[in-house]
Amino acid sequence: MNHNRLSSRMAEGLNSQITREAHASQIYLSYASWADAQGYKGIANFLFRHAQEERNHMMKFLEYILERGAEVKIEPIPGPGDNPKNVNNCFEKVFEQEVGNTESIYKLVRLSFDEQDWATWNFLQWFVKEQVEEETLALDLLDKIKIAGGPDAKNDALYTLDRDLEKMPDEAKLAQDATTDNP
Ligand code: OFO
Repeated sequence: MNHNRLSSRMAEGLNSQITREAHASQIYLSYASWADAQGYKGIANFLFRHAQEERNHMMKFLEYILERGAEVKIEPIPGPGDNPKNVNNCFEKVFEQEVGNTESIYKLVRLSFDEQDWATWNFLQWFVKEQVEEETLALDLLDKIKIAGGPDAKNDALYTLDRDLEKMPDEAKLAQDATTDNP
Protein backbone atom coordinates (compact mmCIF):
# COMPACT_ATOMS: atom_id res chain seq x y z
CA MET A 1 0.00 0.00 0.00
CA ASN A 2 1.15 3.50 -0.77
CA HIS A 3 1.86 5.32 2.52
CA ASN A 4 2.18 8.77 0.96
CA ARG A 5 -0.83 10.83 2.08
CA LEU A 6 0.08 13.97 0.14
CA SER A 7 -0.66 14.68 -3.51
CA SER A 8 2.41 15.43 -5.62
CA ARG A 9 1.27 19.07 -5.96
CA MET A 10 0.82 19.38 -2.24
CA ALA A 11 4.19 17.76 -1.49
CA GLU A 12 5.81 20.15 -3.96
CA GLY A 13 4.12 23.17 -2.40
CA LEU A 14 5.05 22.15 1.14
CA ASN A 15 8.64 21.47 0.09
CA SER A 16 8.86 24.95 -1.48
CA GLN A 17 7.60 26.33 1.80
CA ILE A 18 10.53 24.68 3.60
CA THR A 19 12.86 26.70 1.36
CA ARG A 20 10.76 29.81 1.81
CA GLU A 21 10.96 29.63 5.62
CA ALA A 22 14.71 28.98 5.42
CA HIS A 23 14.98 31.98 3.11
CA ALA A 24 13.05 34.12 5.61
CA SER A 25 15.52 33.03 8.28
CA GLN A 26 18.47 34.07 6.07
CA ILE A 27 16.83 37.46 5.50
CA TYR A 28 16.45 38.03 9.26
CA LEU A 29 20.04 36.86 9.81
CA SER A 30 21.36 39.30 7.24
CA TYR A 31 19.30 42.26 8.55
CA ALA A 32 20.35 41.39 12.11
CA SER A 33 24.01 41.37 11.08
CA TRP A 34 23.52 44.69 9.29
CA ALA A 35 21.84 46.20 12.39
CA ASP A 36 24.61 44.94 14.67
CA ALA A 37 27.27 46.43 12.40
CA GLN A 38 25.46 49.80 12.58
CA GLY A 39 25.59 49.61 16.39
CA TYR A 40 21.90 48.72 16.88
CA LYS A 41 22.40 45.79 19.22
CA GLY A 42 18.78 45.70 20.43
CA ILE A 43 17.35 45.60 16.89
CA ALA A 44 19.95 42.97 15.99
CA ASN A 45 18.96 40.88 19.00
CA PHE A 46 15.28 41.06 18.01
CA LEU A 47 16.07 40.06 14.40
CA PHE A 48 18.44 37.24 15.41
CA ARG A 49 15.68 35.80 17.61
CA HIS A 50 13.32 36.01 14.68
CA ALA A 51 15.75 34.22 12.37
CA GLN A 52 15.56 31.32 14.81
CA GLU A 53 11.77 31.40 14.75
CA GLU A 54 11.78 31.08 10.96
CA ARG A 55 14.04 28.03 11.22
CA ASN A 56 11.46 26.53 13.57
CA HIS A 57 8.75 27.16 10.97
CA MET A 58 10.92 25.42 8.39
CA MET A 59 11.22 22.42 10.70
CA LYS A 60 7.46 22.19 11.18
CA PHE A 61 6.92 21.89 7.40
CA LEU A 62 9.72 19.36 7.11
CA GLU A 63 8.33 17.18 9.91
CA TYR A 64 4.82 17.38 8.50
CA ILE A 65 5.92 16.12 5.07
CA LEU A 66 7.72 13.20 6.73
CA GLU A 67 4.76 12.47 8.97
CA ARG A 68 2.48 12.23 5.92
CA GLY A 69 4.81 9.76 4.22
CA ALA A 70 6.00 12.04 1.40
CA GLU A 71 9.53 12.88 0.35
CA VAL A 72 11.37 15.88 1.76
CA LYS A 73 13.46 17.72 -0.83
CA ILE A 74 16.02 20.16 0.50
CA GLU A 75 16.67 22.86 -2.09
CA PRO A 76 19.27 25.66 -2.23
CA ILE A 77 18.28 28.75 -0.24
CA PRO A 78 18.21 31.99 -2.27
CA GLY A 79 20.33 34.87 -1.00
CA PRO A 80 18.80 37.45 1.34
CA GLY A 81 19.08 40.39 -1.08
CA ASP A 82 20.39 43.86 -0.34
CA ASN A 83 21.02 45.25 3.11
CA PRO A 84 18.48 47.78 4.39
CA LYS A 85 19.29 51.44 3.77
CA ASN A 86 18.30 52.52 7.27
CA VAL A 87 16.21 51.32 10.22
CA ASN A 88 12.96 52.53 8.63
CA ASN A 89 13.77 50.66 5.43
CA CYS A 90 14.74 47.58 7.47
CA PHE A 91 11.30 47.41 9.10
CA GLU A 92 9.57 48.07 5.75
CA LYS A 93 11.46 45.14 4.26
CA VAL A 94 10.55 42.93 7.23
CA PHE A 95 6.85 43.74 6.71
CA GLU A 96 7.12 43.08 2.96
CA GLN A 97 8.78 39.75 3.65
CA GLU A 98 6.03 38.71 6.03
CA VAL A 99 3.22 39.70 3.65
CA GLY A 100 4.92 37.68 0.88
CA ASN A 101 5.08 34.68 3.17
CA THR A 102 1.44 35.06 4.16
CA GLU A 103 0.49 34.95 0.47
CA SER A 104 2.50 31.79 0.06
CA ILE A 105 0.75 30.15 3.04
CA TYR A 106 -2.65 31.20 1.66
CA LYS A 107 -1.86 29.47 -1.66
CA LEU A 108 -1.20 26.26 0.24
CA VAL A 109 -4.42 26.65 2.23
CA ARG A 110 -6.33 27.09 -1.02
CA LEU A 111 -4.70 24.01 -2.53
CA SER A 112 -5.54 21.93 0.56
CA PHE A 113 -9.12 23.17 0.32
CA ASP A 114 -9.36 22.36 -3.40
CA GLU A 115 -7.94 18.88 -2.80
CA GLN A 116 -10.08 18.37 0.30
CA ASP A 117 -6.89 17.47 2.13
CA TRP A 118 -8.26 18.37 5.55
CA ALA A 119 -5.23 17.12 7.47
CA THR A 120 -3.03 19.62 5.64
CA TRP A 121 -5.70 22.30 5.86
CA ASN A 122 -5.73 21.78 9.63
CA PHE A 123 -1.92 21.79 9.86
CA LEU A 124 -1.79 25.08 7.94
CA GLN A 125 -4.20 26.87 10.28
CA TRP A 126 -1.35 27.22 12.81
CA PHE A 127 0.56 29.18 10.14
CA VAL A 128 -2.43 31.33 9.22
CA LYS A 129 -2.56 32.50 12.84
CA GLU A 130 1.21 32.79 13.05
CA GLN A 131 1.28 35.06 9.98
CA VAL A 132 -1.33 37.39 11.51
CA GLU A 133 0.97 37.56 14.51
CA GLU A 134 4.08 38.20 12.43
CA GLU A 135 2.42 40.89 10.32
CA THR A 136 1.17 42.53 13.52
CA LEU A 137 4.66 42.43 14.97
CA ALA A 138 6.09 43.99 11.78
CA LEU A 139 3.38 46.68 11.80
CA ASP A 140 4.20 47.42 15.46
CA LEU A 141 7.81 47.95 14.41
CA LEU A 142 6.70 50.33 11.66
CA ASP A 143 4.55 52.25 14.15
CA LYS A 144 7.48 52.59 16.51
CA ILE A 145 9.84 53.86 13.83
CA LYS A 146 7.14 56.26 12.59
CA ILE A 147 6.89 57.77 16.08
CA ALA A 148 10.69 57.97 16.18
CA GLY A 149 10.65 60.01 12.94
CA GLY A 150 10.47 57.44 10.14
CA PRO A 151 13.31 57.69 7.63
CA ASP A 152 14.41 60.93 9.37
CA ALA A 153 14.58 59.42 12.87
CA LYS A 154 17.29 61.11 14.94
CA ASN A 155 19.96 59.28 16.91
CA ASP A 156 18.38 59.77 20.34
CA ALA A 157 15.03 58.33 19.13
CA LEU A 158 16.83 55.42 17.47
CA TYR A 159 18.78 54.84 20.67
CA THR A 160 15.54 54.45 22.66
CA LEU A 161 13.97 52.27 19.97
CA ASP A 162 17.04 50.05 19.87
CA ARG A 163 17.01 49.64 23.67
CA ASP A 164 13.27 48.78 23.67
CA LEU A 165 13.54 46.19 20.93
CA GLU A 166 16.03 44.13 22.88
CA LYS A 167 13.22 43.35 25.34
CA MET A 168 10.31 43.31 22.89
CA PRO A 169 8.45 39.97 23.10
CA ASP A 170 8.61 37.70 20.05
CA GLU A 171 4.84 37.30 19.98
CA ALA A 172 2.31 40.02 19.17
CA LYS A 173 -1.00 40.17 20.97
CA LEU A 174 -3.87 39.23 18.67
CA ALA A 175 -7.40 40.61 18.43
CA GLN A 176 -8.90 37.25 19.44
CA ASP A 177 -7.07 37.45 22.78
CA ALA A 178 -8.46 40.91 23.62
CA THR A 179 -11.06 41.49 26.34
CA THR A 180 -12.70 44.69 27.60
CA ASP A 181 -10.43 44.51 30.69
CA ASN A 182 -7.35 43.90 28.61
CA PRO A 183 -7.94 45.44 25.16
FE1 OFO B 1 7.66 31.91 8.99
O1 OFO B 1 6.77 33.37 9.49
FE2 OFO B 1 7.70 34.94 9.11
O2 OFO B 1 8.05 34.70 7.38
